[in-house]
Amino acid sequence: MKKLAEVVHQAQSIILSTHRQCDGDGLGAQLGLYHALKSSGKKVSVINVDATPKKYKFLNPDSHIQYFDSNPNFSEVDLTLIFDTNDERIVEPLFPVLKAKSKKILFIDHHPLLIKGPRPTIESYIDVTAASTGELAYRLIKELKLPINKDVATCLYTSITFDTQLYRFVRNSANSHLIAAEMIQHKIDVEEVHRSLFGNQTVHKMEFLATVIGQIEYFCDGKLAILKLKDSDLLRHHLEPDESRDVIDMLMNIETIEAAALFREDNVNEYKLSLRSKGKIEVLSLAENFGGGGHTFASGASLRGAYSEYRDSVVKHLSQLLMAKASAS
Ligand SMILES: [Mn+2]
Repeated sequence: MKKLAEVVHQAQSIILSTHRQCDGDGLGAQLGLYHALKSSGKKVSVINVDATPKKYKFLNPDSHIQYFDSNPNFSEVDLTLIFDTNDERIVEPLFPVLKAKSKKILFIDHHPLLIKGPRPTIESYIDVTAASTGELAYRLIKELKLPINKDVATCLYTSITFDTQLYRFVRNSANSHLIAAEMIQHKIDVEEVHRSLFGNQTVHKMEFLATVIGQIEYFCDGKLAILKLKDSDLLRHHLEPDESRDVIDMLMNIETIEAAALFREDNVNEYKLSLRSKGKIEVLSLAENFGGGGHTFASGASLRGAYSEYRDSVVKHLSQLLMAKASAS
């Protein structure tokens, strides 16, 4: 972190970015650091691949972020930091442009390096013990001795609250709570953050859920749940892709479930697969087999091909792991 802070300290112009279809973690980390660095007199910009999902409106993303898909021109910089991924494929098509225009470029992340997938071609600062990249942005801000104001605090609090899912997944560390407590002292609107991230469900969303909850398939005595979200259901209920992100977390709230897989149909024969586990079995290698990545117990991949084949192979793989675990215990 000292070395990283020195690199940031030396740079006069900095770009902050995150992965495609950003989430609260990467977004909160990059905007928190952006607000903190602005006070230091450096030239800082935030450039993301595509638009920010609407639930993050409370962070005023559109007044601070340049979106590459609608505004692809920007000048060269000393340093680029990319948050919440070390997988260049999910920063496409922005990644090669950032790489060409930055004297130095780094990933700041808490995901492990892929075992089977491509390794980053640039340097990375990775701490897999951090529950969020907001935690890493916080440590960097502290190391740089930058002041924390209400904007910085709101963004960092958002990052930590989002990735820990309201402090459920803190990796057995007090860090998330300690940083959150410090951020709350800056008079941020804590409940607005919670409501924006986990409340504010629309009537459309509820109608969508009423349809899809009846379509969950259960396997292994209710230990495994599989659900396919049809493109037609997403469209019919006017949902943006981000609004289906929490459906997998709902599956994981079922008492008997140990693992779940959600297939979101994005196009004909195109799926985004999300995998989750409560910790008895790992789901990262299956995602990597499909060309994806993520965390040990929360991973994903983009799939092309017939749903039935992917579904059968996911059911087979996860059932085998669950049965092996059951017979071992
Ligand atoms: Mn994250």
